[in-house]
Amino acid sequence: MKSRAAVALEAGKPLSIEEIDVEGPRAGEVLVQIKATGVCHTDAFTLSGDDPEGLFPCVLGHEGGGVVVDVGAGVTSLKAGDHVIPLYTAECRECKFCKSGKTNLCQAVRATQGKGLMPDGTTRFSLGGKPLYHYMGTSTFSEYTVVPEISLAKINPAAPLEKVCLLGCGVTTGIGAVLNTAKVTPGSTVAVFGLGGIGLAVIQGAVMAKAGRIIGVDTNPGKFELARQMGATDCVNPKDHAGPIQQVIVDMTDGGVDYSFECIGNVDVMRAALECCHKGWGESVIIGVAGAGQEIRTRPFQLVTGRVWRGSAFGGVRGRTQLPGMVEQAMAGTIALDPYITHNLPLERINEAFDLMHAGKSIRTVIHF
Ligand code: NAD
Ligand code: AHE
Ligand code: ZN
Repeated sequence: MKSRAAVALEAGKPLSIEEIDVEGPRAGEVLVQIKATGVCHTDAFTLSGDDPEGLFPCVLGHEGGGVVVDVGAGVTSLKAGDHVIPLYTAECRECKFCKSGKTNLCQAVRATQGKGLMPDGTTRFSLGGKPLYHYMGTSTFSEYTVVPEISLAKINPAAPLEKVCLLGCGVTTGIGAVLNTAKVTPGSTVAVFGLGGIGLAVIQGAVMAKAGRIIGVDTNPGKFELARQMGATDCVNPKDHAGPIQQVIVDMTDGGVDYSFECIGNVDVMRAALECCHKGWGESVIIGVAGAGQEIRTRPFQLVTGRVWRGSAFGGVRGRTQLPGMVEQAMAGTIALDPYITHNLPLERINEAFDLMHAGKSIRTVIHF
């Protein structure tokens, strides 16, 4: 079938609006009509060329909501008409990772996903007869996409797809990092580095966890008003201080925070986020994604003296099991989605979403098909 799509023809170039060809679903696969998708910084990261797994030409996008159009042989959990959120972290419930009970990082389709291909090693997308790569197993910047059955969360059909699409990445990642990865305890002091979509969702998670103090850190003071509205008790701009930001936070908090979250993808800030944690028990969670060749550094003494460094992918959430419940929470108002949606645009104007993000003017732009 034909599909309108925003295609990343090459790294560092704007997306190109094209009519692509999408093949029907093969065994274990599902054809989804995407109704709306958010644009996450990770899409911009891959488009920039910094992602070691970035492949071009491809169809980016991983924060979508849609409706099942057709299913391939052997698909039993979904049927045409079901409403779904594509998952870049699959959940097969059979692999060693799923069975461990220790991680959400299902590996059933991860290897082919990282190569921009479906699990059988082929692509369902082409443009002018030439193959296009998939992206993160989701490729939500196409009106029609093909996704493995195990990479789809079936959700309440009454949920507004143009809002709950944000649970496909940003909001789930931030809230989940707080509740599942760090397991923030009531009364804790939390520092959040980067107040974009992920950082705001960390703030929302910290409020849900009943944190006592939530310190937002960003170099763009334009992000502070919304951060405060969502629950930040303090906002700090590192540019307002001569010394290192970790020392500023240690001084503000009688020795450091209980938990910190890096929501930028900057390895120097990752170090600061660890080093602003309290001696003996402070835990820092890396959420931000850093480019090829980047590495983190700190004095080992920081860890010897009790600080803990962790990482979190998709907020530690098992998508098929837990995302439907988070959609219900959004519908009930216990998870807010509206504050994140600063802009809405049609697919044809998707490049403006990237411009707004790079200019620091948006939190999430939702693209409508
Ligand atoms: P965003 O662009 O909306 O927000 C980033 C924020 O960081 C901006 O407000 C920016 O002003 C701020 N910032 C930049 N440099 C800074 C600095 N040196 N000090 C303080 N603040 C600074 O991005 P986003 O969509 O919120 O994504 C944030 C990061 O999280 C990205 O790296 C993205 O790839 C990553 N991410 C990871 C996961 C995961 O599962 N681990 C999921 C989603 C996104
Ligand atoms: N491809 C990159 C890594 C990118 C990355 O870390 N992705 C996060 C999700 S970002 C969503 O906005 C993630 O879930 N990682 C776990 C995984 O299995 O990809 C690289 O460095 O190669
Ligand atoms: Zn994302």
